[in-house]
Amino acid sequence: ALGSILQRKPLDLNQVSALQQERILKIFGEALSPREAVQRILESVRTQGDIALLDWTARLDGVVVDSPKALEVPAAELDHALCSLEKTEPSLYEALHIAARRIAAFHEEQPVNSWFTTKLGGQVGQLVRPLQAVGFYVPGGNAALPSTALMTMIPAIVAGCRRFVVTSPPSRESNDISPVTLAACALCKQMLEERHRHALTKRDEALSFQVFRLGGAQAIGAMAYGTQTLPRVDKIVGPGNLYVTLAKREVYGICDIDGIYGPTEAIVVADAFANAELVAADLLAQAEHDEAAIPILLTPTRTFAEKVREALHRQLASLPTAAARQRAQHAIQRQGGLVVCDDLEACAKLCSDFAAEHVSLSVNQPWDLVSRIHHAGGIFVGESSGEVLGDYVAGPSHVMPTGGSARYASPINVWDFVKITSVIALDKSTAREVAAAAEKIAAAERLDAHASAAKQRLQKDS
Ligand code: HSO
Ligand code: ZN
Repeated sequence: ALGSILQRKPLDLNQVSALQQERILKIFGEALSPREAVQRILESVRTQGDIALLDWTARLDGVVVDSPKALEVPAAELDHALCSLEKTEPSLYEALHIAARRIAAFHEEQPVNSWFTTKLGGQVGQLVRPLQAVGFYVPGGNAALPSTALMTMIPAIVAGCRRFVVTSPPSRESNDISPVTLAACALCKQMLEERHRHALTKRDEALSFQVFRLGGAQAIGAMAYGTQTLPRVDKIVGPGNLYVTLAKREVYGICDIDGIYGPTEAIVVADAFANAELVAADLLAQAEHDEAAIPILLTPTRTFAEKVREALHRQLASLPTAAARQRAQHAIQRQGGLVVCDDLEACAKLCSDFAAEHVSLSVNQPWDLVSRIHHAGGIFVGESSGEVLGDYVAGPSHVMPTGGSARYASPINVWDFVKITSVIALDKSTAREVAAAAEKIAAAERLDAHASAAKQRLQKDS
């Protein structure tokens, strides 16, 4: 485990499982790299639009959609998903509402204000305004994550975005998006409408919230370029599999993206005061996501590490399916592990250098360590703040930077959904005051027309 901490490789987007490679070979008939396969998919979506979407959905997802129109989930069906969840699983319905309310309340606290100053003469400032059209990728298939719908869309609702395009892959079994994911989307749609109910004036642009049965690189291409039925967006947000991630990287620049997300990472820093059962449970929870997940314990106490090892062993055996046990075991043994450091200081240093997505502090004085962990997507302070609560209900988005990108990136938040327009409104006397400096710099750049435009501001009657 220490090896994997010290020699972390950057997220390798060319790495692909044997199964994926086989699929690429079968579909493309030659040995294409995943990146090349994704480029082909994107190019066909760009040039052929809807036809390409139906084609890839059939070939890659094994789901036949009759017409482009049928890609979109009808509004009535979306609303129905939420109503029927309320009837069939009222406690899950209530849980989604609890999560949604807390995520909204958290993001409402985030300051994002336009501002102006008079200190530079006249008025100079920044207008902070929401992105208009945003695209969301919500993972589906084996890993349907309705929580991710809430964790990506609610910050955008709070930011004031108005046009939502959601894509999520239909599963082969039902030919559709999972009902709970649809219900989570419907809940977001309600929140969007609720938010603008009182603010709608004639001048305001209309709201829209559309959900499409579409996954993989083709979904990313559709949102980036737009097709006959899918509107193009200004930014694409959300985690996905290797193809989705590669496609996001390819379309960056045509639209914005939130980040490049790899397998989940959880570092637990724990001392002898911690509860070994809880620590093991938290490590196991993240190990369950993916065999490439990285669950790591850092502790200064060997006997505590032994206790966690024993607890992990026992809890692992109680996972319900062999596949889940195998996946989690692989993650714990091959990707992560239990590391004994000299002291807590050393644990904190190693943890910060790793720049993990999630850091849990299960130590006697957790706040003492917070300022030492300079790099982390999220810090979970003390045992009451189990990472699993952050995954669902604490408030911050669970979409956090992975792969060491916590060195420079942030969890999804309201700022992801706004942009700044600088506003320059100098008064005449300031213009006169600074024009000579502008003229001087323009001359040094040999830009004569610039120099002349600056000089004309110097004249009294301009
Ligand atoms: N731990 C995951 C998020 C998640 N967990 C979704 C459960 N569902 C990555 O932060
Ligand atoms: Zn999780």
